[in-house]
Amino acid sequence: MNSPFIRSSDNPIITADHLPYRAHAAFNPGATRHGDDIALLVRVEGFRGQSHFAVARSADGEHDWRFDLTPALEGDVALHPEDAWGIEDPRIVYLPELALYAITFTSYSEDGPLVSLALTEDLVTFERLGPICPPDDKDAALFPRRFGNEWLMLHRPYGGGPANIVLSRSPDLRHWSEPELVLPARAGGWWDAGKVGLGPPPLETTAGWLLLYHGVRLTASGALYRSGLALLDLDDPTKVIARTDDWQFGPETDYERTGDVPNVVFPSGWVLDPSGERVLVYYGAADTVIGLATASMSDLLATLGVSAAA
Ligand code: M1P
Repeated sequence: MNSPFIRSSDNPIITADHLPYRAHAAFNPGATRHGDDIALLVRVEGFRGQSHFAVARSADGEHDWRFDLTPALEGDVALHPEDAWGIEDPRIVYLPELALYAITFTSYSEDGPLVSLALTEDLVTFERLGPICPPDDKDAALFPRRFGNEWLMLHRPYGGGPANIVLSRSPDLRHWSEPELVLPARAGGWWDAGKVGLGPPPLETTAGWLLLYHGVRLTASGALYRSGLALLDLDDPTKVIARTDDWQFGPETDYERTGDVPNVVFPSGWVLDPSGERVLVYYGAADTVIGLATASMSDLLATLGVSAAA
């Protein structure tokens, strides 16, 4: 398939063996620039089956990953009972107005997965703002700036029907409005029928907010997780300007086809290089390891039928 994404020849770039302590799996990372490094907030699954987050850093975002010696953020059941079965799938967005990173993640509560929010200046100390969406809800990320007086967030509630990407608004990052539909799952035989979820946080481009999202197809031998692209209006991100019909990135390699959950690619973080042209995409592969794929911004926008100068 003619995909705009090129896998690193070093994939998987991170496995559980890179951690400074014993762990089962390292996958589904948030990603950001931090100082001179690219930093990943990695979902680490321990041998109890529950997950926490650890920070890994690399100067070029591909090689020589250095893990902090202790976990960055763990479930805190005493203060946050919603973390009953761990925390999963962080997304990182830098908020210039607050000079803080916003981390949205799944708290695996006894009532189901829900969205939690934490703020951090340094990826070491985290201020938890608590749950911001009731269960079931996950795959959430903030937009990096306010729209008027409102913060906006994309997320993916699930109530038994189609699982769609929606938008909520907040005056204070703590109280969030009822969801507005943004990107619905398609129906029937589509690759993204029934369930979609936001991948990395929305990325601002001259043409609109770029989304990479996963779509799930249920088959007789399990789910297939693939990713497509969409573009939202810059001023009103409830409006979808473009969406790819074809998936653009799917499980192909051994480490994507084989693992704890086979046939899964789960992009969860991306970083734009300073030129604004090269995008580094970090993804979980088979819920076991982390892969890196790169793409050019002009190719991604061309795939959506728009040009970078639009
Ligand atoms: O196993 C694939 C993924 O399944 C879930 O994702 P979603 O609810 O968006 O379909 C999550 O458990 C995710 O962590 C996992 O990678």
